Amino acid sequence: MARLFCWMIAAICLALTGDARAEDGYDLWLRYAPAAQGRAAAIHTHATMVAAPGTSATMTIATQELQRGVGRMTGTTPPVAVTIQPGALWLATPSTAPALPVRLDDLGAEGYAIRSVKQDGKAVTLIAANSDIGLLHGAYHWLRLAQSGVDLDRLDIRSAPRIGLRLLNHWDNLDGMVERGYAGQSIWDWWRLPDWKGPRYTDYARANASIGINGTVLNNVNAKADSLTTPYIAKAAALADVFRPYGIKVYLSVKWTAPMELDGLKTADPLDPAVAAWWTAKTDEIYKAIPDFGGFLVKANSEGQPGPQDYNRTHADGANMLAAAVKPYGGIVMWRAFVYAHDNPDDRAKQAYSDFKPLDGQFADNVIVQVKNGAIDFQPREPFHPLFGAMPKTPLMMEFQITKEYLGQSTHLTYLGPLFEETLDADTYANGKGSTVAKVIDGSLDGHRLTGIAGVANIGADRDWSGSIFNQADWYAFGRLAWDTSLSAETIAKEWAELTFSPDQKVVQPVVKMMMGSREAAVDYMTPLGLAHVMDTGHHYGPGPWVSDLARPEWNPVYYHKADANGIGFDRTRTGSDAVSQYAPPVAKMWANVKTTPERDLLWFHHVPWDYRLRSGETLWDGLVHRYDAGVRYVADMQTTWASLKPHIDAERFAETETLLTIQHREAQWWRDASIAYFQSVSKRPLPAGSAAPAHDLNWYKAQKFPYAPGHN
Ligand code: GCW
Repeated sequence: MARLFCWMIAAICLALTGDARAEDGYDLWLRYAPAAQGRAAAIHTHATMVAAPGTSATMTIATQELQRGVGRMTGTTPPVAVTIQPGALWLATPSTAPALPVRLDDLGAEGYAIRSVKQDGKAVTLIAANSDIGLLHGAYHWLRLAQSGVDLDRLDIRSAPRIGLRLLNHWDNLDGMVERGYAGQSIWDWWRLPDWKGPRYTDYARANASIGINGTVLNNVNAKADSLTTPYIAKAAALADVFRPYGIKVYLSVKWTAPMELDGLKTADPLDPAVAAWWTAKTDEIYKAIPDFGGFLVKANSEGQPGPQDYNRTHADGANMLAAAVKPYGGIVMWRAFVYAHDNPDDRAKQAYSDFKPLDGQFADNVIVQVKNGAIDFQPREPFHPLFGAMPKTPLMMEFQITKEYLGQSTHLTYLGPLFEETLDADTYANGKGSTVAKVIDGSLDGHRLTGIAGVANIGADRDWSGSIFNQADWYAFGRLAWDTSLSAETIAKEWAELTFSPDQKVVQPVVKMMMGSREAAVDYMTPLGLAHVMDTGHHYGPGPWVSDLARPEWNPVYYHKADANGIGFDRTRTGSDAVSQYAPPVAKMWANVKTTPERDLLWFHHVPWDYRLRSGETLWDGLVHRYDAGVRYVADMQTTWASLKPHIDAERFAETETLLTIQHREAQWWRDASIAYFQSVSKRPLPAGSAAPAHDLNWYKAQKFPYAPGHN
């Protein structure tokens, strides 16, 4: 009797709440939600079975993913068979089916074709590739199509990545803390590895493979030498074993002084034979454990990290020494260009170029220099980094930040697709018009074969992986753009919204609209008109434009905005730091002139009087205040839009986003008020009509302290 009662209660609870775990975000964009009846029937017609004549681990994963996806969408799991029947999803490579009715020559090792074909008179959907990994990517593409409303009858798709290395960089520490991580602790359970390999690692690999990511740097660039000890190599090897069948390679960040710290060498001078021998032996050890190890990522002589310059050697000397060690195995070295030195008084925005440009042509052929999208540090908006286009003899890879250190961390809805797109589409003019950053990093501009793009991960142990549902879109967008830089941020947002919420356009359209303007809104309420780095110190959470007392000049927000009684902005023209001259002449010319500088970059390049007239006719001061207002207003509009979606979104994800938007609105207002309170104390101008005075006086804003803000080492 008691038992019957328990069953009844459980049944009632389930009926009321649905499956409690169904929409907690864990499934990311791989939800495979039940399709509407007609659609489910259409999917079923094209997936009556999965015909896969191979048996590799990757092939098995591809077939299982198709079974899972179709099963969940239609309620019927298609069987796997070797023979091809009508309506089959047919997975084939030249080794399983030599005469395929589709060209594969331009698809490379990872690309695929998806085509509706007749095979022996039977209508089937062919997913064809040169390799099983290509098939896996194709399977995920087909599953995306199935979840959207696309007609599955006449498919003819060919897709291959132009960029070779599509990597996540984890800034994960060995103790589980994630530097600039806002989604909980690290997902790597270093302590229980290599024995315990929880299911999360597999789901991580699935998620990444589904968007084409093919490598992961496991540990923070602010590296500990310990990652290179034998026990930690075994741990990394265990992860590599999980990721391998998904086409994902493992890489490690290294600390430059590891030979000294781990084995007592007297020096880490890259030209010292004992140092080179140490790295060679260490590399041999790693490749014994991880035969397909990808290579090393290095942050050297940057923000206190040791490096070759400590021994009067160059970055190239350092990179080439490591490159020689991994070369016999086909490994690579990713050498970061994020450098600036406390003893260099020059504009921080110029220092990476000054250090690296003279080294063009001096790097070994398995070295790629990793350059952040902008010259300062992942700001809400930065002009593209001047190194792009400036080192034609050196492969350069892009480093984006997916985690939102400077764009609202885990709580703000600030979709990064438009930021990525803006940078990739920026024209360097290095070889004339059309020399976009995308062409620099895909190697086509200067004929490089080694190509790459990295994103600093926003992944943590939070159930939803990224700290919020909408932050998942940034991971997704990074992967999709890495695979195909020509995709638009809007197309990707649409795709993501369909997969994440519903293919119903009543949901997709408003969600995409919210997303598309959200980054610009953050620019407006944080750093309008080309301002940068005015975040509070250390944790970078919230506003701190007044901060001026830190030891190094370039740590202080006042260094970046240079507001004074006359005006505001950093003069980077010839009368100032002359950073503009690091760009190709047409670009330099545009930014050197205040009149031809797009207003979005105005204060990045110019110190402008408060009464300067903007294109709208308003003064700079009024325009600045209006932009802060517009940013806050946009967030309020997102709240309204989201509220209107309540009937269409599951309760759990609706409530989370609703709450986070409330936080965002409060913080946008705080950003606006604090910034205006401070800048008004300098500009001494009245607020334009209609703009409200800040809620508190400046001292109140200055007094806010957040010693436990997350993500700060
Ligand atoms: O963005 C800044 C961060 C540091 C980071 C550094 C870097 C890993 O504030 O936390 O360190 O850049 O990219 O090396």
